[in-house]
Amino acid sequence: MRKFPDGFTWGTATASYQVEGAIHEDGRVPSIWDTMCATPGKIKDGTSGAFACDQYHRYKQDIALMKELGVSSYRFSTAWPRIIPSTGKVNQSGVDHYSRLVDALLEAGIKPTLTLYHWDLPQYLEDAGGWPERDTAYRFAEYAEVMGKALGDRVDTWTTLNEPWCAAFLGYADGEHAPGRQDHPASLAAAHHLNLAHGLALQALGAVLESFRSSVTLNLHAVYPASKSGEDIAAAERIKRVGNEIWLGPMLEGAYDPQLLADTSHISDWAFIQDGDLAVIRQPISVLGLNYYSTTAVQAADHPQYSGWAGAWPGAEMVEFLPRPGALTAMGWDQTPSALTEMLTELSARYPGLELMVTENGSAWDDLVSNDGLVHDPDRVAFLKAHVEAVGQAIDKGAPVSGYFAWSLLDNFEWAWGLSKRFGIIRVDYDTQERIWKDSGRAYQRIATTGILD
Ligand code: IFM
Repeated sequence: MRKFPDGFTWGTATASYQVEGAIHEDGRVPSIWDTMCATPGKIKDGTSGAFACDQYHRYKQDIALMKELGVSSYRFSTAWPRIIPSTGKVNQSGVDHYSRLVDALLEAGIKPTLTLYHWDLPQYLEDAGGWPERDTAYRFAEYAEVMGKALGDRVDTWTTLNEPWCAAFLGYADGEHAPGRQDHPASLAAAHHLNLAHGLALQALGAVLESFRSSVTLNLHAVYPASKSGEDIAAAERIKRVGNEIWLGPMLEGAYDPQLLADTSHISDWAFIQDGDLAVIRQPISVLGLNYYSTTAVQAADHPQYSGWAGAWPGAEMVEFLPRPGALTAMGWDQTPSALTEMLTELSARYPGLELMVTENGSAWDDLVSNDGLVHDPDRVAFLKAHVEAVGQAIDKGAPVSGYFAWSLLDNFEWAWGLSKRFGIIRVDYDTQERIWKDSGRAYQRIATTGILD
């Protein structure tokens, strides 16, 4: 049995395009994910987020579920295409929607943890070049300012970006994510402009709010070399640079690792970095969000790797990604809770005093509804408990971890996989929009309401 500290935040997380639906309502304009979903063959099961969990209309019902779960915070994202329908214009109906959501959360005693960007770039900005264009970062700061003015008095924590690695490299290098481009030089420019957008957005929020809790959420990669050989260790370091250092360096230390620039010099001269950018990017943050699911193992390759997963890592052509051992989740991901403890303790050693939160953690399984009308999901329960325990072990080792958000409150639209992969601790019947409790939801309810893991 383990008791977490009083005041520890237990939350659940979602993202706008994954749960909202209502893509044509109240002045929302298309996002890159609408375009991706409309492109044949891009979403494995042919579904889209057009209806998803219909949370746009059912948010009160979902907040009632969160209240029953006993969570103290809801991590959600606002949809940029609902707020800024074209450059320079503000869609008040979109702002009002999130204002009502935030009020309803506060009324239920649930702290709003708001993410400004969880991948739904307005399509008109992609048409103008998307994240590889510097201008997108300035447009993001304008959107952040609008949201800060509208909700700054009520939001608990402002997160600029969710997993910029996915936005840059799955979106522009590998192409599995929207906008589906496969252009390594562009993906590095996208990464830099996402960093810049983070800094500019925090500056914009700072200009309109007297004080606020600021954060960014990174999916840092737990990378292990296949052996102790110098080549395999170097391969792992290369992956960590383009997976992790590319964000941590500029955002928290004000510099890109020179070796990262060297690793990618055959792809890009990084001329998109302008004087003063790194000072803008390095803004103080109140809390660093870590999203953690699984680990990565690599070895040095003897021939260039270009296809599949390798395509998502610019500058890592001579690195081979290896299958992971053990029982894999429905995503094919390994279950290694100890890596979560390691990452949290490493972050706390590297950035002493920086508050940390696990802003996403969870697992997809092929759930079934039983005859009793419920979902019995022992694998998800075991995953949840093992990872909450891993967070507890990091706290024991002195890491200042202040919260854990289960991904996800609901089954939802899992990007390139569509609706077929279920991460929810509460099931969604997409035909009826019924919410159905899973055992993992009940297990999390016990943890969230008591602070005890048993
Ligand atoms: O569903 C995603 C989420 O949008 C970002 N983090 C990982 C989750 C599971 O793939």
